[in-house]
Parts: sequence; C-alpha cells; structure tokens
Amino acid sequence: MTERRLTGVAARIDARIPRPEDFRSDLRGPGTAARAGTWLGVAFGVCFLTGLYSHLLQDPVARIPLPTGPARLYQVTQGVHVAAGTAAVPLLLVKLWSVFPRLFERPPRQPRRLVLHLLEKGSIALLVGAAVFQLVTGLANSAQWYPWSFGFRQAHFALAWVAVGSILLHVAVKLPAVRAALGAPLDRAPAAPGAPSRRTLLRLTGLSAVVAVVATTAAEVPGLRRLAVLAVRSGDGPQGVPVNRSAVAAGVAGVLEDPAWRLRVVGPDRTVELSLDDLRAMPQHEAVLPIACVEGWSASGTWGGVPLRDVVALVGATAEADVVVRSLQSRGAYRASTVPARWVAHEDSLLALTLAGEPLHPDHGYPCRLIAPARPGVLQTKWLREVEVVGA
Ligand SMILES: Nc1nc2c(c(=O)[nH]1)N[C@H]1C(S)=C(S)[C@@H](COP(=O)(O)O)O[C@H]1N2
Ligand SMILES: [Mo]
Repeated sequence: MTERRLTGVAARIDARIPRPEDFRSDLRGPGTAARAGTWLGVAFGVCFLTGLYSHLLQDPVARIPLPTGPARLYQVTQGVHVAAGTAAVPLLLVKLWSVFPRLFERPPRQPRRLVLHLLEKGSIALLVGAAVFQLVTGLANSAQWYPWSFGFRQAHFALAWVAVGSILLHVAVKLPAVRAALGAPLDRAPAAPGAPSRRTLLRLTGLSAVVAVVATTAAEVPGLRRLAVLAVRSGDGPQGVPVNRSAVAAGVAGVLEDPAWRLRVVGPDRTVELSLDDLRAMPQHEAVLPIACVEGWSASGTWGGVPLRDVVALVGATAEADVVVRSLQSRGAYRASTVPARWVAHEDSLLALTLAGEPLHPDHGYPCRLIAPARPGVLQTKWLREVEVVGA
C-alpha cells in the first residue's frame, strides 16, 4: 500500500528532520547493536539477581530463608552488583548510539501498522527510561549522592522489575533479528585504512567496561587499591575499616562516654540491663567479618564480643525469635535493624565490643555494635542501647 504524501508545512518540517539513512557511520548496524545488547542484557540480569538478594536481606520474606554464610557472601554479591551496574554504563551508551538513528523512522500511516509501531517504540521508551534510571540512581547511590526526595531503595527496586520486564519483552520481539545478527560476520569488509572496524568499537566498549569496573571496585582487592581512582572510599578509617557515618554526624558523640550507659535487653521473660563491664565479663568470641555497604565498598575486620544468642538467652529467648537492635541515635533510617532468628542462632552474630583487638572506635559503634555474617552493612547497627526479642 502506498503512503499518502505530506504536503505544505508538514512536508517542509519533515524535510528538515533527518532520516535513519542520513546517519552513515559504518560502525552502527545490527551486529554492533546485538553484541552490545547481549552483554548489556547479561549485566542487567546479574544486577537484577544480586539486587533482589540485597533487597530480600533488607526486607525479609518469612517464606524465603536466606543463607547466613559464608560470611563474605553479601560482600561478593553486592560487589558484583555494583561492578555489573558500572560496566553497563559504557555498554548502554554504545547500544543507544548504535540504534538511535531509528528514532527518526517515520511512523507508518496505515492504522494497524501505526499501532504496532507505537507499541514497539513505547516498549523501547520504557526500556530505555528504566535502564537509564537504574544506572543513574545506582551510580549516584554508590557515590553517596542522593539528589532526590524519593526513597532510593524502593524506587530502584520497583524500576528493576520494569527494566527486566521490558528487557524480556524486547528480547522476545527481537530474538530472530538478534540471532541473524550474531550469526552474520560482524564486519562486512575490511575497514578502510585508518578507519576503525566494528570489532575495534566493541573491543573498546568492553575495555571501557573493564576500566570502569576496576576504577570503582579495585579498592576491594588487596594490592589493587591504587587503581581505584573512581572509588568513593579511601579505604582508610580508624582500626583499618572505613566509616560510613561518624559518631558526630549521627549526633551520638556526646553520650558515648556516659558511665551510666547500659544495654537494655528485653525478652519474653524479663528485661535486664548490662554495663560494659557486664558484657566484657561474659564469654568472648572473635570472628573475621566484613562490613559490606550496599554502596559497594567493603572492608574486613576482626571483631570481638559476645554472641547475640548468649545475651538474649539471659532474657528467655527461644531459638525461633527474631531480635531488633536499636541504637542511641534518635534520628536516621539506620538506627535500628532486625536480626532474623537464623542469624541470632549463628555464633558469629556478635554484640561487638572490640575491633582489631582494641575497644571499638567511637565511629565504629562504641560502646557496642551489632556485626553478623553475610548481612548488608546498613544492618550492622552501631552504638546500641537496646536489644529486644520479638515474635515467636
Ligand atoms: N546507628 C547506626 N548504625 C549504622 C549506620 C548508621 O547510620 N547509624 N550506618 C550503617 C551503614 S550504611 C554501614 S555501611 C555500616 C558501616 O559501619 P562502619 O562505619 O563501622 O564501617 O554501619 C551501619 N550502621
Ligand atoms: Mo552502608
């Protein structure tokens, strides 16, 4: 069927808008788009699964039991999450660059084809919007920059489903084209002398992804610290562990040295109050555990203190009970956390009194903090004042 021709002003505007054929770079094409897209899909898949795990740790679902070990599990999955998200940035840029001339395709005028066209473009707009949102908010979060008023985690989690859903739809629609593109040779003919080939472009893209990952995450790998030029954390901090929020920033600095400090332990049978000397007099346990922040940085330390299970046993807790720990901090989202029963039972879940063999530095949670294996840093509550047995 022939399309009706545009006339008058419409025709003049149309003549000024470029057409897909006007973009002539030979580096574009289905081969480039399909390869960058495949890597991008893998990166988003990795981000989705590791992100889901991080979210479930922070908002547990009773029917989904999560592992309490190995101790470094969350450190690894969250490191991979941030690394895959960082690698996705150059991949997404190249992928968008390789297909953007198609933005200038003229919509068909025949109604049925127009509807299909709008559906396809609409799903791609959703995909691109969600993908860009995820990468921008994720990177800003790992740089500790929160220039928005919505809750980061809720928005990042909700949009993750939109991104993954629209990626699956996109893959389903494009599968035949992707398979054809991956089956054909990438470069049709040797590139003109001096001109880059598509293979060179893709190699550079892969290299940028690797450089981006190393520059942001090398800090976590012993010996590679100096390569981490984009890492937010210096890796330094008192007792060899960086500090997320200092005692001064949390507004607790003034009360930490109070000799009247007691840890209130509230249980089904009774409530007890323990002084620092009481806690020090209980059997002590040491464990090497990482602080693994959701922002991607992590650092291991040797923590010493009293197993949480020994303390809640004093107030009649059962093995099925969860425990809530609360800090001296009066404001801030991280001032309390829940320790699920499976973690309470673990002997390495500590009410820590020491780090690297010394009393906790004020910024690491003096007089007493929670530290437990395979848990996001945000749940390792500092400056405790109360431990309450809840449920079961
Ligand atoms: N009371 C309290 N505990 C807290 C926080 C906080 O802001 N307040 N920050 C948490 C976060 S986000 C992390 S990553 C770890 C960092 O512990 P560190 O500062 O000892 O390295 O502490 C956690 N515990
Ligand atoms: Mo954190």
